[in-house]
Amino acid sequence: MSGNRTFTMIKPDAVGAGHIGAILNDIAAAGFKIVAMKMTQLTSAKAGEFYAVHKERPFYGELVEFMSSGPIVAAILEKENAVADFRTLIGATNPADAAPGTIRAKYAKSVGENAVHGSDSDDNAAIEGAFHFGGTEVFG
Ligand code: DAT
Ligand code: MG
Repeated sequence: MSGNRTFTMIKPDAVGAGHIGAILNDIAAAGFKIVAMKMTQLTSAKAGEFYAVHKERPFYGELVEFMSSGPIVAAILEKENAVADFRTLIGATNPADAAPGTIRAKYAKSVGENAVHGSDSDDNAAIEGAFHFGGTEVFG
C-alpha cells in the first residue's frame, strides 16, 4: 500500500502567489487521490527536522528559512506508482530544467522557491506523511 502513496507540500511561494487551486487541479487531473490534506505553517525547528537530510548542504539555512516563512499545504496522495509519477508531474528541482507543463515549470520561481515538494522514495513518503499527519487525519 505504501508503494501507492506519496507526500507533497505546496510551498510558501506558491501559496503566497495564489496557486493552491491550480496546483491541486493539476494533481487531480493527473489521477492522484487526496487521502490527507491540511494548510499549516512550519516552525523553523520543524522545517529543519523535515529537511535534516540536507543539513550539510550550503542551501540548508535558506531552505529552512523559506519553508517556515509562510503557510504551506501538506497532503498525502494515492495513485499507482505514486512516488515516481508525482516526481514526473512536478518536474526537475530547478524550474529552468523542468519539462514544459510540469508544476515546477509553470509555478516555481527558482531552484530554492520551487512551488512543491515530492517524496523521493516509498520509505520517505511514509516517513514524511507520518511527520505531518496522525492516523485519524488520513483517509482511504
Ligand atoms: P527536490 O525537492 O526536487 O527533491 P532536493 O531534495 O535535492 O530537491 O532539495 C530539496 C529542496 O532544497 C529543493 O526542493 C529546493 C532546495 N534546494 C535544492 N538545491 C538547491 C540549490 N542548489 N539552491 C537552493 N536551494 C536548493
Ligand atoms: Mg528531495
